[in-house]
Amino acid sequence: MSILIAAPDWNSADWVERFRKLAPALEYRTWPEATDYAGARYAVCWQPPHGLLAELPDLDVMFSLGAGVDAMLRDPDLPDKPLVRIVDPSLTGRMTEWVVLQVLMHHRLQRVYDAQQRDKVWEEIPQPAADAVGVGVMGLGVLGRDAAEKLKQLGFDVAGWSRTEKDIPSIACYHGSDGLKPFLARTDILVALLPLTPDTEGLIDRQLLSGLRTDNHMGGAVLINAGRGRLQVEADILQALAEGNLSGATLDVFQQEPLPQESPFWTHPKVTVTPHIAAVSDPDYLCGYILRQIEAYEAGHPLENVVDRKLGY
Ligand code: NDP
Ligand code: OXD
Repeated sequence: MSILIAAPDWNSADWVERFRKLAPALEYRTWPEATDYAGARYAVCWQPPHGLLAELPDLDVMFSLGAGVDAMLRDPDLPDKPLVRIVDPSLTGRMTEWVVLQVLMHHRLQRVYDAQQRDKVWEEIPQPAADAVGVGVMGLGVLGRDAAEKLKQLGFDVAGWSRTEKDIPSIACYHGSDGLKPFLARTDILVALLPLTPDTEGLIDRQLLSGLRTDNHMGGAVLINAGRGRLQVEADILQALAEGNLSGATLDVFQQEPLPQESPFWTHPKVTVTPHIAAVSDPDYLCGYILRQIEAYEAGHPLENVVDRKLGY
């Protein structure tokens, strides 16, 4: 029995070393170095080449090295085997840090004060308390729920939106297409932590952005996206910024990554860009998580965090 590691942009030898430290008795192979895939029952992947996993004759389980699995699900030849995604407390914590940082930056007008500092301007701008600000979190899964709860602890008026109904103490929960309009109408700062699926692709468009609350101290609504770039229609975001419906945006994810040099987002005065770093996992944690799941599976226990292939997340 062996584990195949296929993560084209990552250092596979590094991963093998980490796995070996925790489970020296297992056999590891890496793509593209491996010449024979027989006996590889487990595949550990981040954006593997399409068709590769279909070549593994003995494959039992596929592990995604990310929380989002949209790239893997785009493989038209993805084998009909369980796909396990990452759920990692350190990743969740890091995402919440990033979301809280961005929400506070917009709420506390930090970019305005940065500009004032540059121009040596000493001027106080009226600042409402957090409970006057509606923060809406799209996606109330592992990441969205944690961020929503921490933002609530900071005092924000927090709502969440998901596909199915939720009941989370102190968070106003909305769901489905009927819940979207009222959710947006109470939201000054929109945080997107949705997976990319056929239903969510292009969701953040002109129409959605025009439903947000704009009558606030920031001078318009704010968009914060750390879900996936293809959730957003980038031309519509630029237009909403130009028209004033959006007063600012923080984007960690983009339609095309790395963000092309010619993208207007790089230099837009109202946009904060981060290079898909909102949350990364601790590699040692990931290896331990995968090995624990393999051990449990070998002992006949069910796998955890298996992706629903029909839903796409
Ligand atoms: P989960 O699967 O735990 O949660 C997904 C949430 O989205 C659920 O609440 C789900 O609703 C909701 N959802 C899915 N489809 C719809 C829909 N059509 N309408 C409304 N709500 C919907 O995912 P995670 O929280 O773990 O991760 C979310 C995403 O974050 C990942 O898929 C990935 O794309 C992104 N990510 C980005 C990172 C970064 O560094 N930028 C790092 C890690 C992840 P329901 O609960 O009803 O099923
Ligand atoms: C992930 C990511 O999905 O880093 O884990 O984007």
